[in-house]
Amino acid sequence: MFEITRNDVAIRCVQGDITRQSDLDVVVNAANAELRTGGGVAGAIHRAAGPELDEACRSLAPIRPGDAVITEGYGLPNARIIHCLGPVYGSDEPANQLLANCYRNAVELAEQQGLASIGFPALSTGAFGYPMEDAAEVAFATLLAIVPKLENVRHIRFVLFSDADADLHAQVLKRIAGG
Ligand code: AR6
Repeated sequence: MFEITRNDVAIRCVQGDITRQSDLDVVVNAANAELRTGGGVAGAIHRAAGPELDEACRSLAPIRPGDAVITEGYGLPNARIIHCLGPVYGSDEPANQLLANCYRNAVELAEQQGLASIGFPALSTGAFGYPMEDAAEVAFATLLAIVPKLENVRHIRFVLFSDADADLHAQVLKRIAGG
């Protein structure tokens, strides 16, 4: 676990499963454009949330790279789920701006909804092929630019599936935050 605090907002990196973060108000799904189940995070979130999530997603799809939409959490331990479509690396361009839009739009949505805590997986770094370190740099640079404006969101947690990915995120956060 590694954590920094900026402008009263804690940014934390942990190893874990995004579907098991019961103390967070909202978790982010690494979605597909149709907001259907799939592999990776989307598969795990849809399995844990159940068929009501699939039903709720129908009227919200399709979404475009960089977009974020919100649903209830259903069978997840979180009140809400924010669904983001990350860029497919090497195909959706400019990938860094589209990935930054995901993080910005998700946190701004949480802020507008009055939510205090949000959990992210490493968007686009699985099936969509975004190199992990580059993606972490985009994620943290984007979030650090937003935190001074946040009044409701107080805790941003990165939930990485492996210890190696959690360590890498901690290193990048340390470097970008200058501490
Ligand atoms: N908790 C935390 N991280 C996870 C989990 C989990 N339960 N499962 C996987 N990861 P991906 P993408 C990590 O592929 O690249 C889907 O099929 C994983 O190791 O879920 O944005 C959708 O339907 C990786 O680092 O998301 C889309 O079509 C990261 O989460 C497409 O894949 C993201 O991997 C989205 O691709």
